[in-house]
Amino acid sequence: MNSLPFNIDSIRAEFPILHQQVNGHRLAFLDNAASSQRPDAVIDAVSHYYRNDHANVHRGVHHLSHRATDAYEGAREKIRAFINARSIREIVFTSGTTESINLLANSLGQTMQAGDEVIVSRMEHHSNIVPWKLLAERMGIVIKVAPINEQGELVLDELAKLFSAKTKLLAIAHVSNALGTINPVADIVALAKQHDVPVLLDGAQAVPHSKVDVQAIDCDFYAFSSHKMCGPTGIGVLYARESLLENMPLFMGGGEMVISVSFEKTIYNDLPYRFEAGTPPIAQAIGLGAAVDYLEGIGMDNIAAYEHQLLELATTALSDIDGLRIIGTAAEKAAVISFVFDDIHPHDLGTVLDHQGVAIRTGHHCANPVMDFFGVPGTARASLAFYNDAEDIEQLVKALHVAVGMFR
Ligand code: C6P
Repeated sequence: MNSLPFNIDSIRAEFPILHQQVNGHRLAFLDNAASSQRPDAVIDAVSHYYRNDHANVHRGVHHLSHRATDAYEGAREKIRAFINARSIREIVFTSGTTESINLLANSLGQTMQAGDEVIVSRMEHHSNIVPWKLLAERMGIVIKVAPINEQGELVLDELAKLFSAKTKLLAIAHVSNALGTINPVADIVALAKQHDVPVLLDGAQAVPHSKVDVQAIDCDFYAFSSHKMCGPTGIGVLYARESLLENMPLFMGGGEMVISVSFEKTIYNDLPYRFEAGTPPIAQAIGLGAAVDYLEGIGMDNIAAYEHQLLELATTALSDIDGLRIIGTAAEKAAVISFVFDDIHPHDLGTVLDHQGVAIRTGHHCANPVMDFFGVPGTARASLAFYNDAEDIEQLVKALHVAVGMFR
């Protein structure tokens, strides 16, 4: 690898989980697209909060509640700055990407009628298909699907043809979890704007790996999960352009999202709180704030540059293995490598690799339409993070040779 933008050994030292043996081997954790690992800074922030500051937020007059509220709202501001939203009013905390998209579907769905159209793409994760399918079943909206090509890239000319006067939303992945394809989201948003159609980007696989600037992209909605970007599980974000969020119908009701309630009249809270019913994931938000600090400390551009080098190293090494076929060869790719052998089932491969300390994901990756397009039941997927190193790739390649030897 060329000169590295950071000291990888120092980075790895900050992730305690990486330093263990699995099945008698050094752990090579290559399942980061499913969920990343956490550095000490995040583990410590969550632990410190529980040890010192925990109370419910926005409710108490007492000291701990103020401290917890400050830490929780401080995290919201960090996330706003991280994705360059204009205001914290645009940052809605959810439980993750899945809930962010469901929130949007259930809110915007109230403004749609039978026959209205939502455009998605063939490469979506089920989280960006099923919420729209539910609307289709419940109220007759129509889902239009933008095709992909053999490289796993969106066919933009075909996408352009799908817009009509009835299109109410374009909902599309920023980065595909199954293929690694990075979509040209700014161009896609510009296209949608020509038709006056708002755009939701599923950024679950983009935010952890590169700088995302929602104003530069000019999208209307952007969803992502904390647990894929070194933060805790159980929290995610829906960024929503304030002018749209302001007029969006409410979805979940309960405490926090109201200012006063009587049986005659309810006064709803300000943004973003009116979309956050109930006690929020406080420790998780604080942990996510710590993850943002940590990632920014390394620098998202450094992370992207390093992961790109790792991707090239791994792609070259895997391409040399007899019979291995990479699924997803887009020109613009994040550090995800899906692959198949015609004569070895992905699950068998995953099991043999695990016996050698190598963690990958196998199966359809919650992206059945992608698997159907490529005519495979599933793939083996190695997904990289900035704390992986060349030794992880060597271990993967060695383990694959062992597996090939066993099954042939
Ligand atoms: N993909 C994977 O192994 P949640 O579960 O809500 O945090 O994220 C859902 C989700 C939505 N969109 C994309 C593009 C995703 O990759 C994911 C999660 C994991 O690929 C688990 S299925």
